[in-house]
Amino acid sequence: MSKIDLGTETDMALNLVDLERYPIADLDSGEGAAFLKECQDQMEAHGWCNLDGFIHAGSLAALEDEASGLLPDAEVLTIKRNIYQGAIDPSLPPDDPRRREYTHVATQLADDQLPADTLIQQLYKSELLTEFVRRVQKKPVLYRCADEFQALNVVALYPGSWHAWHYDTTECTVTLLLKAAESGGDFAFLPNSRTDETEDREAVDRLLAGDMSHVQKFDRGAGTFTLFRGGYSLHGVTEVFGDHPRITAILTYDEQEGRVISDDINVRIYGQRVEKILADRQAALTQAKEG
Ligand SMILES: O=C(O)CCC(=O)C(=O)O
Ligand SMILES: [Fe+2]
Repeated sequence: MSKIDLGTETDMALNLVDLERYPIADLDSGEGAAFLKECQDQMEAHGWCNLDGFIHAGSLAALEDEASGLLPDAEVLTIKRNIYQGAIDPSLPPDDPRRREYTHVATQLADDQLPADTLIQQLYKSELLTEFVRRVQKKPVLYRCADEFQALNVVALYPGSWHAWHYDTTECTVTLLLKAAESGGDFAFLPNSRTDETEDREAVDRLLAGDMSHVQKFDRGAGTFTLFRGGYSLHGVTEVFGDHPRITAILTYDEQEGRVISDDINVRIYGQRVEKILADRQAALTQAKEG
């Protein structure tokens, strides 16, 4: 772990975020209010808000070291899913690309594998950060996700891997890039490619056929904090090249307080480790009832 002074503030955002550039501590006056308005306008106009260098350089090394130290305990997950992560319109022809399952391999730490005293968990739990994320999206209320596995994840894509095209199951996704790929590993998306009623089929089909010419990509260095409408924008990460993994933290928020994800979805995503935790818990419950 890097020996740097991370300060003594109780809200970890105050220690980790570059507050001179991104004044999230006071969003109601002066520079902070102007900055918030810029973020809100960008979110509204484009469906994303990309904040390069959000974490200041000194703290980034500590976050990166922390993630690299924990990743050896992570599961290697082979994730198979269609782009909607669920039901497919049964009227689609059998060869339609939207019926296809796409597979990617990710080394992933679920929320329960990220101890409460880690910097990343403390950043996620920051009230200042949650409030900033809520206000950028102009939501009346926003909560950190209550699911014991999904709330905060750290995801490593090793060279040769990509993150398959998909829509997220929550409206807005927040990601923090902890370590960039040497090359490749671009976060790529079609902003607002669907609404609750329709989908831009032409754009979606073009991307699924491998044509990347219309996707939005950012030049994202480590420390970049990105909010985007992942539930409405088809997205993924292009193949990672080089000699080290690309590492991101995925921060999940929900407009509904206390909502958890169903056990079968969590088992589908997180595999055998979570299947065992849930089965053991069930067995203990049954035993307690019988005993
Ligand atoms: O790693 C990223 O930058 C995005 C990952 C993503 O889309 C997801 O976890 O849903
Ligand atoms: Fe996603």
